[in-house]
Amino acid sequence: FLSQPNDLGVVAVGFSGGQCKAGVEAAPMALIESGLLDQLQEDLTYNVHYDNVVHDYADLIPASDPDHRGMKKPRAVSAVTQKLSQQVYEHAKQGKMVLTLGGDHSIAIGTISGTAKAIRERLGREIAVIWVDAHADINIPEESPSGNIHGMPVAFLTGLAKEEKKDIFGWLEKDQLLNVNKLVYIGLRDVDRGEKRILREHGIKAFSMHDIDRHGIGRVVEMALAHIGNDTPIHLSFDVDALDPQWAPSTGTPVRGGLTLREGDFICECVHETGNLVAMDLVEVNPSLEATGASDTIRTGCSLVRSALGDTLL
Ligand code: HAR
Ligand code: MN
Ligand code: MN
Ligand code: MN
Repeated sequence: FLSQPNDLGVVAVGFSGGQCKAGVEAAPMALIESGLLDQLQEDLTYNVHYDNVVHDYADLIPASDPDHRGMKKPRAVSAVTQKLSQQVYEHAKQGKMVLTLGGDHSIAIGTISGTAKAIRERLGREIAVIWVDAHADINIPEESPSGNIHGMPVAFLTGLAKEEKKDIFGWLEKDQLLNVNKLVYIGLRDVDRGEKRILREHGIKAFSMHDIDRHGIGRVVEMALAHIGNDTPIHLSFDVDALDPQWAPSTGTPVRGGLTLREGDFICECVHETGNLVAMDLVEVNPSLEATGASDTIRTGCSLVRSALGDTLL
């Protein structure tokens, strides 16, 4: 699906406004300083298109941003994701692979909407999303237990949550949305009551840690890929908290009982093998939490990205 398969557009998003813990905005720089982009360029031979700036979108953050429908910092998250959507769209429209380094998971409102629109325009196709996460991030605002928008991106991206206000995600248009039938989750183990109802009512495909225990990661990835079909452009949105805190301790909402590093890398390797990957997000690395584990978490993040972009083991 890529017309420039060796070209990689990188967007570094230093944004933390979708949740309350500072530090996640420092992840892109930490990942880059640890050599991620050099590895992609030198070892995986991508032409890396990176504008050498971690975007903080400071000029877009409004001075006053009161809660709306229980959402915290709605206008800031909306403005940042609207801009990010355009950035990702520009890369994807040119037929490049797009890598976005977050930032908290609210930024997926920008990345996935950008990919969805570009792939529709370029290929006339709908994208599929593989969402690897401990959480489903599909709360509608009224049912969110926290008001943190990083727990809601999938609700807005699928149109299950709607908002008229242009400055609070009302900018999302139909050609930027994701079909619920083209969404599949892997790694879930902390899903809110309202989210469970949404998954059930809409028949959304989800593989929890229980499914991974039962079938093994190999079979689960096979079933996930079978669900979206073997000729569908894939956007992989990888929340590092999908991994067990043993492998990724430095993250805002760690949940025990998660994926091993190998299971995470294996998912990424299999997605790469399809040849259908068009975009990837890596989010929720927070180097200032569990600081003794920060370098491990960063290494884990780098490994996941390299695996998805085609690092070969042999
Ligand atoms: N589901 C909870 C909420 O809506 C917690 C969400 C935590 N989210 C992330 N992203 N770390 O996956 O607040
Ligand atoms: Mn750029
Ligand atoms: Mn998430
Ligand atoms: Mn999560």
